[in-house]
Amino acid sequence: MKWKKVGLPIVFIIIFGLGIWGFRIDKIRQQEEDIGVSLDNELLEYFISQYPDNKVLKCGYEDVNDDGRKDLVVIYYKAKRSNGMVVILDKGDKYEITEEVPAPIENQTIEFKDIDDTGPIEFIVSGSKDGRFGYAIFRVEGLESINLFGEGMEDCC
Ligand SMILES: [Ca+2]
Ligand SMILES: [Ca+2]
Repeated sequence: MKWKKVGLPIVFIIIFGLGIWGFRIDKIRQQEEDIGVSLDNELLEYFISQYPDNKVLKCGYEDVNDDGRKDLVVIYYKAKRSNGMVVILDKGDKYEITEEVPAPIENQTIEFKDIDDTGPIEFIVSGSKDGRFGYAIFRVEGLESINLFGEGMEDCC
């Protein structure tokens, strides 16, 4: 008979616990959706270890230097109204980071597209600042992200 008395609170605790667990999973999923890559991505973990103070805003995961290994484009917060972008290159036995370029302040998107049907895939970064929109097409060459073509980037970065 004693069991019945404790049974109900235990059921409540389990339901409550499941609720919190579900909420946490939802939050992680939301975060992954927002930044565009799984939170346990090894390249993302490497970026966070190298830039522990910079919040990650948007990522794109693709092989940008045509060596068969996927790399990670990362847009991150630097300071108020100042964001940066680097690419973490997976070189197999080590990671290398490209030189930083300015990135849009708001509404960042990263899209991969092979615009010239040759060599590595290019990526298009867009975003805005105070309602002004800009975009640029980049290609990774060595340890640099080369801005091939764009419009309004200086207004949105
Ligand atoms: Ca690669
Ligand atoms: Ca290309």
